[in-house]
Amino acid sequence: MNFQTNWLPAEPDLETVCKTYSNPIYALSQAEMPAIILRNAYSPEQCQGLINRFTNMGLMRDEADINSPDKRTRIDIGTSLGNRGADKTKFLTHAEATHHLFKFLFDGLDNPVDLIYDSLTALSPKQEVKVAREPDGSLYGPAIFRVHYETHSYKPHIDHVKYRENRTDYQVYRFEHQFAGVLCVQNADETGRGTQAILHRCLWSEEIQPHIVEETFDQYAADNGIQNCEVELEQGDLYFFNTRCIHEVPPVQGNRARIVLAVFIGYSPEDGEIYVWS
Ligand SMILES: O=C(O)CCC(=O)C(=O)O
Ligand SMILES: [Fe+2]
Repeated sequence: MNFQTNWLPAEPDLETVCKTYSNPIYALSQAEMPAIILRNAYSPEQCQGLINRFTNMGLMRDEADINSPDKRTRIDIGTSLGNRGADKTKFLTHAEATHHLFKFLFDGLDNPVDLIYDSLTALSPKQEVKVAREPDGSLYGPAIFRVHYETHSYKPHIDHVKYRENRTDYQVYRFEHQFAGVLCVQNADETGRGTQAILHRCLWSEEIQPHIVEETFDQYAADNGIQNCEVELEQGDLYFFNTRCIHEVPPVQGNRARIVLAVFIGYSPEDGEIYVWS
């Protein structure tokens, strides 16, 4: 990799990205670019339709309801392997309920989960994209909405079933590379720039780990001149990135929640399947 060149996202749409890269998902696995960004992949009106539905169904707290006894800074609609994977039976049962919920949750709206799977299929010329599953056919959660309220942040970290979570008892352990796909359903901070993710041009290694644990990565990055990319999203933009790159999301400010629809993705160049889960 040539560290003299700028490290810029591939964007703004599938047509352009697929013209520039013959195999975009492979290029992302090599961290050739920080992210693939598909602008306006889902319409802002549809995003608002989703938010109204979640609020009406009581699936998320209305951010205007400051007297609510519910003080959680993150609310999930879906099944998180990271949070529930320790008990596999319970995780898979929870995922089954999410599949039921998602069958009707988007009625009358464009299905945003299909959008992510279809986009990923277009970016992966050689592979079949499927919901992650175990040998008996039981499915992982297909995608997850995450509602982040004021103060919520993700400190510099990676996401990897092998390098971080050591999930040897799950099929997704077989994949060499992991990505995330994130659709911006609502930006925080109506009047400002929103709270945007930062991707560092630094793939995780054992050498980096102490800086993650001791929360000194930002100093390490500054000392070593590590480039980064702030992924400036608008409502309806969808981005994919390599979760082995150290990344972070600063604290949400203001009383508007940052809402995303997110997936994780397992990929190996020689594997005929790409598994998607949440
Ligand atoms: O919300 C995002 O843009 C990325 C979140 C993230 O890093 C994660 O879920 O692990
Ligand atoms: Fe992450």
